[in-house]
Amino acid sequence: MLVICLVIFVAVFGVMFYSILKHRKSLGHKSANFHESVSVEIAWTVAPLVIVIAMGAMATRTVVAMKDTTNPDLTIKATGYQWKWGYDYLKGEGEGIKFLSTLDLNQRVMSDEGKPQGDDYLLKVDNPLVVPVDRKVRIITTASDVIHAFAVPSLGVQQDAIPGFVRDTWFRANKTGDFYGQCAKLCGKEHSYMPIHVKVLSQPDYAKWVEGKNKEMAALADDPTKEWKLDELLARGEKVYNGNCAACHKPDGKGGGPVKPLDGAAVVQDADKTKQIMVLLNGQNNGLMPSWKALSDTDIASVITFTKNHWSNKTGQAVQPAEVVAARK
Ligand SMILES: [Cu+2]
Repeated sequence: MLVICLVIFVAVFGVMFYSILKHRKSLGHKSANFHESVSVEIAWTVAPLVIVIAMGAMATRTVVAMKDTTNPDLTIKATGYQWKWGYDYLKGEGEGIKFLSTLDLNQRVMSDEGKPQGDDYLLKVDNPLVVPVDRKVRIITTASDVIHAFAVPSLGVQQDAIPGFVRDTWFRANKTGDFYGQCAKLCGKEHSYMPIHVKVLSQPDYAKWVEGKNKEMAALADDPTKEWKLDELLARGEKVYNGNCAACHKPDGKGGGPVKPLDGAAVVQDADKTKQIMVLLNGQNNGLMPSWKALSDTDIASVITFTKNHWSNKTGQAVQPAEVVAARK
């Protein structure tokens, strides 16, 4: 395309400058006196038309190929949440693997303090999206709360992730390494705290990762009917809180701005545990407190138990995963 444009550019400006220089008044050139030339008018209409149609045909083929998501080797669903990404390996090697990918907590601290550090500042996540090299990876995008956008410029992909809609895009990484992107939505500053880290591995490394991840997932799978002891729930709940809740509600549970405090909150201290379970499952405050139903029953039960027994909250209540299961219905 550039070559075609360059040839046209040189030809048109060449003729123009030649005409101006060689036919100027100071050389004694007399202006010609004619108008209307049917053949010239047909020529300068038909020639550009042919060029535009030829360029359009070439461009169409490329655009269709860019949008062609058929026959992928691996299909992954990327779900945008406030404010993280969820990845589900739907088809291909690694099928069944799913996890959430959240900004590393230290990055937010650096951002709040205004002290950026490291090459992966605000790009470091706990669980990167891992894919094999030289394989066609189809990414299906959707969202659970607001519109997000899955964008990784170095892999040439950007696709909106819209609640209730399913869109897709694809890429094929031709070298191993780390590739970074960010949620490309601007409506709300928190979108910039949900980066995308794509880790491209060689085939054997990817197979090893899949094996390890499957084992890890099997080990993490909790029996939702298990009765947990209070201190077990508290230990687990603290981790869940720091990974998911502390960003907004703060480590001291005081919240801030529109974010409600948990320390001393009526809902947290309420004897009716269902109230807080419902807030976590459904969200509140018009989505400002998002729904956390993507977390496991055990994670929700333990984090609620943690908030009910931390800071000045001393309810002594324990929420069991079975209670969350019941509330989901
Ligand atoms: Cu977003």
